[in-house]
Amino acid sequence: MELTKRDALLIVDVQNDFLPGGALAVSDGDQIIPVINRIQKKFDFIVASQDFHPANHKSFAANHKNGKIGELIVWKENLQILWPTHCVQNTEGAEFHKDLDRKNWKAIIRKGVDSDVDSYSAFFDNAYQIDTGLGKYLKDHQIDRVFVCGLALDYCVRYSALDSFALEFETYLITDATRAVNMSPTDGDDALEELKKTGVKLITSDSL
Ligand code: VGL
Ligand code: ZN
Repeated sequence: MELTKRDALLIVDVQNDFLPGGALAVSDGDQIIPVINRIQKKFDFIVASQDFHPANHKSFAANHKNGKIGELIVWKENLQILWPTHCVQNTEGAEFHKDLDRKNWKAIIRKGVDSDVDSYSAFFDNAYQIDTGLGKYLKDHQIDRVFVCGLALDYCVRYSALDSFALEFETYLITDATRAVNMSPTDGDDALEELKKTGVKLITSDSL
C-alpha cells in the first residue's frame, strides 16, 4: 500500500496499565509494541491517545459503594462499565510503555479527564458531549485516511475507529497491532466484525 502525507497513524492508549503487569492488563498487549514501532517508520503524521483519569474517576469500581469490576451501571444518565483503577493522571500506569517510540508524534490526545464521563474514543467522550479536537486537527492537516492501532481492541480502539469512520476519514484497523481485553471471550472478534460491517478496512501491518 502506498502511503502519503495525507495518511495518519492513530496509536490508542499504549500505556503501562493496559500492558502485562498493569492494572487493566490486556493479554499479550506488549507484543504489539515492536509492530507499532515498525509501522511508525512509514508515517509522516502520527498521533497518540492517552487515557488520563483523575483519581476520583467514576469509571473506577473503587469510587462506588459496593462497585464491582465489570459491572454495568448508569452514572449521570450514561451507561458505565466499572473498571479497576487505571491510568490515573501523573502515575506510572498512565505513562506510555518505555519502548514505544514517540519521537515523531505530532500530538498526544488526553481523554477521560472529566471525572463523571468516560471516554473510550480518542475523538469524543462516551456521552458525545466533549470533542477532543482530534477530528478537526486531522482535517486541518489535510489528513484523509486514518490507520488505527493500540489498546484495547474491544473498547478504545473500537470506538476510535468507529468515530474516525463517522467523521468521514477512510479508516483502517491494523489487526496485528491491537489486542482485546476480552472480558467476554468473543469481544475482540465481535469488535472486528462490527468494524468490518461498518466500513472500516481491516489490514495487517505487512501490507503497509
Ligand atoms: C480502555 C477501558 C477503560 C481502553 C480505557 O483504552 O481500551 N478500556 N479505559
Ligand atoms: Zn479508562
